[in-house]
Amino acid sequence: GSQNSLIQNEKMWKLMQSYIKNDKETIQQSIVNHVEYTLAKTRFDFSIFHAYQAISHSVRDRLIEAFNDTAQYFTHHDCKRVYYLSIEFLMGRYLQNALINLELEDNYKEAVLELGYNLESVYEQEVDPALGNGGLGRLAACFLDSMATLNLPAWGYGIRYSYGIFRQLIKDGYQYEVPDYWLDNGNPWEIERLDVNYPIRFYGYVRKIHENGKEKSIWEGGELVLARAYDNPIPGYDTYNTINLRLWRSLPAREFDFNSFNQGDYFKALEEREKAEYITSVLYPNDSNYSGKELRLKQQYLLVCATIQDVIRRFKKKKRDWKELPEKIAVQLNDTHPAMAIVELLRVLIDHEGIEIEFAWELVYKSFSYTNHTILPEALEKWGIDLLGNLLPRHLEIVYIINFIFLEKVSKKFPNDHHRLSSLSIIEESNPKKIRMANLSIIGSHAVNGVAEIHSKLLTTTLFKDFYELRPKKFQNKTNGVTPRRWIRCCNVQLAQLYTEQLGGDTWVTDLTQVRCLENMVEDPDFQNNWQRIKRQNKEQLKWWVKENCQIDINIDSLFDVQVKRLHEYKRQFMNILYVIHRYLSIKKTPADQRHAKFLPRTIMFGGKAAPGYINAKRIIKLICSVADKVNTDSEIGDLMKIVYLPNYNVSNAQIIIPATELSQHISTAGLEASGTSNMKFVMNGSLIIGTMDGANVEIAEEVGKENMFIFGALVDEIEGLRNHMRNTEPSQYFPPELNEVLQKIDEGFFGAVDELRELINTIRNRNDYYLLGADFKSYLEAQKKVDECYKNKSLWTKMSIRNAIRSSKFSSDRTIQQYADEIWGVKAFQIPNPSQNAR
Ligand code: GPW
Repeated sequence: GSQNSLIQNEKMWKLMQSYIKNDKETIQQSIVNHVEYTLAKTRFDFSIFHAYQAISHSVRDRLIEAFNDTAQYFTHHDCKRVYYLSIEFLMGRYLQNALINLELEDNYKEAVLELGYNLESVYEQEVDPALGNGGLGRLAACFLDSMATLNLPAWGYGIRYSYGIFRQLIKDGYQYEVPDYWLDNGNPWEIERLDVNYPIRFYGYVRKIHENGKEKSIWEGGELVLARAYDNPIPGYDTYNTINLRLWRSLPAREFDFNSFNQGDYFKALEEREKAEYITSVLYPNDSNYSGKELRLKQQYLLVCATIQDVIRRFKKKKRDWKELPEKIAVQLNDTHPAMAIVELLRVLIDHEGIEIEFAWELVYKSFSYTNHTILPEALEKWGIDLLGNLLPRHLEIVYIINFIFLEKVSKKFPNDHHRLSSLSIIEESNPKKIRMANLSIIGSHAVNGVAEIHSKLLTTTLFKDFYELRPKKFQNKTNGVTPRRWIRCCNVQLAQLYTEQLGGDTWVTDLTQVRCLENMVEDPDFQNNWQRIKRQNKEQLKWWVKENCQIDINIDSLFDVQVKRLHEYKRQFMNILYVIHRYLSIKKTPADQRHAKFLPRTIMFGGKAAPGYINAKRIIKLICSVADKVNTDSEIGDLMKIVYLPNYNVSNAQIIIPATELSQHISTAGLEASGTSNMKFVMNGSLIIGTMDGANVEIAEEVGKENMFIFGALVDEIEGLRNHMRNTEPSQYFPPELNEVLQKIDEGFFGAVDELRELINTIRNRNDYYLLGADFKSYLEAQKKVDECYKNKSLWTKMSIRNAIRSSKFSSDRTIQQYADEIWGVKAFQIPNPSQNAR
């Protein structure tokens, strides 16, 4: 359907004019064609997996039409573009989302059924592309969906890892990591661009030459590899716009070194070339943790270097002045991982385009903006100057130049303020010296944002205080959001149906504020019944998933209590399981005939991956599983309590887990969870939250009302004082007796694995309780008591659940992205007319 002006040939032009139709017969024909011509299968030799592949290719054809038209439309209108750079995109499965966004799910359901397949089972065939760790990567995926839906001229740029986040197996209570080679069966959702390849240089040296009295720098030598583009179409909802996620893959450079091949060792020379492919082969599995590996820096630079070449090529397609650059591009850095893009763009402008540094710098910082996602010190990237200078020698020089110019200006404003200068400097004067990527990102951007109000506030008062005093207007907040397409419409089809019926249409999917109108239904008994019925059906589905994956029977009438997120000490899964032990011991102490009167049945579910090298996180998994073993096999407990470790938590499991949850736990130490985004998904799906006043919980409380949540724990302003108190107090005095009792049980070996579990409890015992489990335990117990009281009153719980969901509209990523577009990027929507709605 593309009307490419390059097509001179009249015949070709005419043929490409027509679009594929979406009636049942045409869809079936296209599926069958793909079975025969794409897969080269016959009707006698064709499984449900082949059905998935053929259906995907047929959907892909439709995506590509819209994709090409959209790209051409943006070019034609010469729009200002947004480039969203991220080292991770945690996309989840494509098929259902694509069909829903294209509004073709019903057509395909019918078409596929007649061919002998159930579309829901076909969905299950797809691998879950998991090119991300957790919240940061999933946020990038939600943002793409919203950018497409809001018709923004935006593209995502990332890396096409061959191995995504590892698959987690739980055996005997331990995590095992299995490599996730997700491309085994090809990937119908990508378009390999054989003709889009950019050279990327590593190492080498900088040679200085003099031309017309000016010094010029030439970076040469070292290694060359190629970055090849793989395009992933992203359809918007209720719009024909389809944008692009362009992922780079590394390949050996084409030109070969004639010498090394002739030096005799043919195989050695080939081996060298093979190494190029290794660069984009695996996603680093650390979440919120900087590891400082050279290969990781290579990945970052490959992303940045290829992207900047692509962006500049597009800018230059039209003849124009360089001063227009910031009017034509907005580059958003998803954390500091792609921050070298700042230096790379400056390098290209001064070294290749011959632009004066002062002017080039202005173009750069006006084009860039930076999102910070954490204040945890262990997550802040600081590259040693030796490593960086060796891999990217010219970039290190340019960093020094940027820093020099910047500090000059600072010292004029604050003369002799050495303390301030050293905190603002890009260089950390440690031994060895380090490049602070956050400082580089702030200095090289015109806007810096945190991801929730409390987090953005902390940035300006603590981590980036000195930068804030220098340029207060640079600092903004953009509270995160999640896409209602995947996180309501796809994962909770029944809830979506209820909304559509009640609101008389489905425009709420792109305007979530509409569900607020259901406030008057909260007291309606029919509505409440529907609400409960939907939750129960979702619980039923999870029950089967647990049976299948964990071989545990859970009680459908029990309270489904869930904590799913990456394993991290600051997220305090440890505190959750310590409470669970306390609850277990309390049940055991109660005479058997009183237990059912005193305790409500609960199913406590945990899920999440631990970084392979994070020992304490792995010990927490072991503790959870050991307690689960003990409790689940204790005949005195029966179905009063079950504990489940949900293996391999990922996007597709989340789509089953979240809609089935009644209580979700977001219990980080105040100040440490920048935002959290699963809290938003849970609330949208009618789960209640037990949580601390941290991250976006604070704003969720504002929206849904504190009385509809179970808030507990120290406030962010109290943390420092509590930490001092903790360090100066004997642990047994500082811990409440309930906690001491639990710790003692573990210490006695009641749950087995004494040695490693002792190591774990010692991390909080020796005046070392950094995350303040001891300080918050008591109020956590009280909040849990309230949960039980509330759950006893089914109608009260239901009303709270409804209120949570219908007051959650602020947390749509559409709202977030609109704010980025208006307040940071300065871009507007360009909606392409839908060709099927025109006479053609
Ligand atoms: F450390 N986040 C994440 F800030 O998932 F880079 N991975 C990361 O490596 C980092 C942050 C980083 C998360 C935050 O922990 C979470 O609070 C936030 O909701 C999410 O990013 C999206 O902003």
